[in-house]
Amino acid sequence: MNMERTSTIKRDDGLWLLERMRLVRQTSQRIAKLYPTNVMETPVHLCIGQEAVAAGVCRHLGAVDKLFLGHRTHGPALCKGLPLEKLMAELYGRTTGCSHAFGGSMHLIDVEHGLPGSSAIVGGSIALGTGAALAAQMTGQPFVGVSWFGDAATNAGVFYESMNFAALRRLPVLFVCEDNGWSNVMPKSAHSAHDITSVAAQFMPTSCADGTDVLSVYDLAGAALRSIRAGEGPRFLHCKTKRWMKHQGPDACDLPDNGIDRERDCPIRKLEAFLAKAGLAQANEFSALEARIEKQIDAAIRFAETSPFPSTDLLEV
Ligand SMILES: Cc1ncc(C[n+]2csc(CCOP(=O)(O)OP(=O)(O)O)c2C)c(N)n1
Repeated sequence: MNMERTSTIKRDDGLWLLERMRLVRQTSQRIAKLYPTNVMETPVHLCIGQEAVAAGVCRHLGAVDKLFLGHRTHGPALCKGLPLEKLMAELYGRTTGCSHAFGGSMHLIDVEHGLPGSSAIVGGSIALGTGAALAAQMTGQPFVGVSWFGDAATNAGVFYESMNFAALRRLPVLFVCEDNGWSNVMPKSAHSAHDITSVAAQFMPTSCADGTDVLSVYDLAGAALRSIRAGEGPRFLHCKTKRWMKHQGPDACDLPDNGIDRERDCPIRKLEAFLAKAGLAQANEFSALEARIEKQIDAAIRFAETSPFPSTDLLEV
């Protein structure tokens, strides 16, 4: 565990990052627990272990910024501001869900919080963030587009086309590669012949964060977004992280080469250790936060369970 981390982060920011990562972690754990009971009407791609990427980037985004996600949506959507009860109701297939039960886990929409849509097509988010950035530039509106994708998406042609276009037009877009090293059961060495950061660096400035360390992601995402907002064109943020779960569903990853040490690699433990050592927070605050979030999750589940299923009249236009 990296307890020697230095950072000038303020208490407010540190606690926000911790609260969001805990919200994502505990929500994911609850989903994993409930999923086998068949209450959820959707596949789920959980991001336990990957919470630092979502929290570290989203701390620098406002509601006006437009974030486009792929299939592993829950973490970044919650960190961007999607209300928990709307996520839970969507997973339960209820009309009060963020996509009115028509989307499910992979198609979350919350326009108010800058989540215009997510795509289950690998690479599908990349051109969308780029297009939003083009719209911002053409209309003079002060928002950034964010394209969020996994390492496997960098094999798709749209990755190159989007980076090329964004660089040519100096678009206000941040490309975030949440690199967990796997495409379903395929390791990166079996699906990619290229080095991701080197390829992106041919088009724009890049930075590479430790995606298991939220302070690393927070620092580098902040720097990238400051330069995008200053009109300096697109930036690429590569976050190397670890997937603790199977590609899809509620079970832990059992791939032989996926060496996870849940003590060493846990972004929440790392941040708690840092905050305590820096005197920014104390252990009793951590347990109180954990308990508060459990209650929030209980309330969100009650909301989902008591919400109506869609009826066929909703299909009529
Ligand atoms: C164009 C396309 N090809 C294949 C799939 C099937 N598929 C769904 S997720 C996935 C793996 C994606 O890996 P990555 O982009 O690295 O994201 P991760 O699941 O690791 O978060 C694949 C191959 C798909 N959805 N779309």
